[in-house]
Parts: sequence; structure tokens; C-alpha cells
Amino acid sequence: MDQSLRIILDRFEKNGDLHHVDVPVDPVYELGAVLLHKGHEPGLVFRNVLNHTIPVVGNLFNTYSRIALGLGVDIDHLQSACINAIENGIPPEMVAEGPVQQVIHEAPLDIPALLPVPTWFEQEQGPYITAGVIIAKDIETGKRNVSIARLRVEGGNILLAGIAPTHHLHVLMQKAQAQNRHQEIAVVIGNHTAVLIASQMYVDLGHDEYDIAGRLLGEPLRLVKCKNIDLEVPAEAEIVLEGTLHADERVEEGPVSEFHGFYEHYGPGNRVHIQTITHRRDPIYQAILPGYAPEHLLLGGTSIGATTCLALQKKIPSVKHVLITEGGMGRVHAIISMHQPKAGEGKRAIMLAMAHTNLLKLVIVVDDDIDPNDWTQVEWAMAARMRAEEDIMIIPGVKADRCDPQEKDLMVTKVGIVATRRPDHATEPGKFVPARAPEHVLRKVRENLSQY
Ligand SMILES: Cc1cc2nc3c(=O)[nH]c(=O)nc-3n(C[C@H](O)[C@H](O)[C@H](O)COP(=O)(O)O)c2cc1C
Ligand SMILES: [Mn+2]
Repeated sequence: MDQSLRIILDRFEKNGDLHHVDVPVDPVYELGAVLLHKGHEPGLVFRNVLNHTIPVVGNLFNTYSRIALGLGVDIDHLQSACINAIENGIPPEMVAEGPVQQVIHEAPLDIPALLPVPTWFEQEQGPYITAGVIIAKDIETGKRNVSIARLRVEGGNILLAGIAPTHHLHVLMQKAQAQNRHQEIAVVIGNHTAVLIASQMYVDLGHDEYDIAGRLLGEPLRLVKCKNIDLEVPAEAEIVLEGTLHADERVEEGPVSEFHGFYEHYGPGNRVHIQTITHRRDPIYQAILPGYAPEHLLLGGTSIGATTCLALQKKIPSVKHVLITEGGMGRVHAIISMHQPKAGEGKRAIMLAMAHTNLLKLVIVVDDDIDPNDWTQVEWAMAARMRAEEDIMIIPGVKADRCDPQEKDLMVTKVGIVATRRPDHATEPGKFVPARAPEHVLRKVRENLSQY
């Protein structure tokens, strides 16, 4: 089976989920502005990027259904497929060669000339690689890590990485520094959906995200050895940058966009020295519009929903689904769907979810007759089933993630809402009786709806 981004582009094309842009587009601000204004419309292939020959694709995975399409699963099975992939990984396999190494560039490298990396926002200090999946190995254990961090192109062969201190890649960089070594990394651009989703999973340090990608693919991910570092990269990817991440080379990053749509000022980032670039003969550059933009939010939201759901189900089997909403920035709002929760079980699920997934700030619990993807239904559940004095929990002073827009002294107030039927719901005489026509008439009309 083809494990490339190309097979996804073909599938999207056939399904009407891809649009080609032939007019010239400037990678400085204009390309990002097009992605922004196209919102949830089909993915875009920019075939004519100013000053570059390599085409740029973006907005591919800007809805949960397009993520499901990329993984080849039904939208209703997206979360269960992710959970299965976490629990039953398939280890990758090595192959002797792959198209990602058809062309090899060595020093001196000029990354800005070679790759059409977009400049996104006014206050950011340069172009950012945003769909670069970073491969690294733990210097102590040899275990692999696969994740995304944005990389600013500084010129020549130098990049700047801004990695959250809580992320594994940051831990690995520190471990390398403790041994006075630089952390080898490979930046892989132009990936199959399975690799992108795997890279976003909140799993334990040492859990190789390539195994998750394998299960999502349904077969081992095929890897080739890097040319000059001790790492392995997907053989069928588009572009790979091989280099080292330097804990001791810290450079002030300045304003950088975050998922909430504002700039953050995180302080210094770390320099990356690239020594080799390999790519296909005719590579495709993948870009993800960063900031408050659907693709950025939902790639993370898919994985956060799955990892939270898995953690909850281990303690509370009546949890059926955890949806991370786009309006909640793909990070901070969750809707938990439960099957006939017992009294108080909704609140327990809320507390577990918040404790497990630090970023979650508003968690709403609904019964599984409500479609969490349909905000109108969720709102109806709150209107019909919630008693605010009992069902809303407000928890001030909880430790926050540094990214939360309302974080103060690294704390936020969290809110939990239980909007499920009460256990006595069915027995209260005369209440909550649905007003409807007889079931046999409803069924007959449903079955013959197209005739009307
Ligand atoms: C488009 C995109 C850009 C991202 N940029 C960053 C980033 O710049 N810094 C960062 O720390 N995490 C970033 N992330 C989030 C991490 O990739 C994600 O939390 C991942 O699970 C971390 O994995 P790790 O703990 O294995 O390192 C980004 C995610 C996406 C989808
Ligand atoms: Mn990891």
C-alpha cells in the first residue's frame, strides 16, 4: 500500500476535497491569507508559488471528516481507530531505499531558496515550517519520539525551534545536553495522515509514535535510514531535513502565534543546524496554517480527544466519545458523550478528563442520544437536562497550561457542565414524555422519505 501524501491527495481529488490554485501566490503572507479565508473549503494545491518551483499544499485536514478520509475510516470510527492505534501499535520496518532520498543536498545549504516556506503573520520574525514532523531518539534509552514543533527559517542552514517544556522533544533535548551532546533530529515534511495524527498523540515518553502510525495505516510504516544521522524516516515522505537541535544555543523568538489566535511571547527558542536535505525528484511541500485555524486545531483535537477518551474509558466504561471542539481551539473544550451515566458519574468523568488533559478548561457531558458534533443538540441538552445549581461546577485556581489565553500565574478557572438525563428521568410521572407521532408511522415515513 502506498504510504505517501500523494495517495491522500489522489483520494481527496476523487472525492472533490482538493482544489488547485494556478494563479501566482506569494509565500509571504498571501498564501497564508488564502488558507485563512478558504477556512473549511477543500484542501488547496498552490502550483505557482512565487520564486519557487515546489508546489505547496495546505488546508488538507481542516475538518474531522477530512482527517477520517485521510485515514480511510468512517468519521464515526475516527476516535476508535485512534484508540486502537495507541493500544495496538504496529512497529515500523526498515527498507533499503525510498523516494524521499532521490535527491540529496549537502552543505552549503540555503533553505529559504530551496523550500517554499510561508511567512504567516505580521509580527512573526520569519517564515515557519509548520508541518515538519520531527523524529528524535532518546540518548539514554534509544527510544524514538515523533512530534511536530514549528521551525522558523533563520537563513542558510539554520532553523529555530520553539518546543513546549512539557513536550517529549524538549525532554530529549535536555537529556542530550546533560551528556554534552546535541540532539539529532530529522524534520519530515509531506506526510501521510497516519504519521501526522500519530505525531499528535499524548502518549508516554518512550512510546514510539511510528507504532501508532503503523496501526493507523494497517501495516508497518516503511522507513529508510537517514544519510548522515542515526535516525529513520518514512521512505515515502516528500522532504527530509537532517540536523541537530542545540539546547545551549538559545535565541529570543519574539512574538509567535498560538492556537488561540493571539501572539505569545515564550522567550528564547533553540537553534537547529541542518546538514543534509533529501527529497523526492518532484517534491510537494506541505504547510499547515498555524494559529487559530481549523487544520492546526483539529489535528491536535483528534489526538487529544482519543487519548482523553481512552483514559476515561479505563475508569468509566459508560464514556463513549470525547469530542474536542474547534471553537474550543481544538484544545480547551471537550464534550463527553456517555451511555446512561449513573448519578454523579458525569461529574467524575469531568474531573478525570480535566486531571488527565491539562489544557481542558470547559467540559460538557451529554447522553449518547446527543450528537456532540452538533452544537444545537448539545445546547438543547443543556436547556432540557441541566439544573444549573447542581450541574455546573466552577473550579477556580487550577494549574493551567502556559498556552491558555486566560492563564494568570499559571492558573485558570475550570468549568464542568453535566447535561445528562437524571436517573429518575423516566419515572417522574408525566414529565419528559417525548411528544411525537406513533412509532410505526414515524418508521414508515422515515423509510419512504424520498417519496415525499
Ligand atoms: C501544526 C502544529 C504545530 C505545532 N507546533 C508546535 C510548536 O511549535 N511547539 C510545540 O511544542 N508543539 C507544537 N505542536 C504540538 C505538538 O506537536 C504535540 O503536542 C505533540 O503531541 C508533542 O509530542 P511529544 O510530547 O512527543 O514531543 C504543534 C502541533 C501541530 C499540529
Ligand atoms: Mn512523544
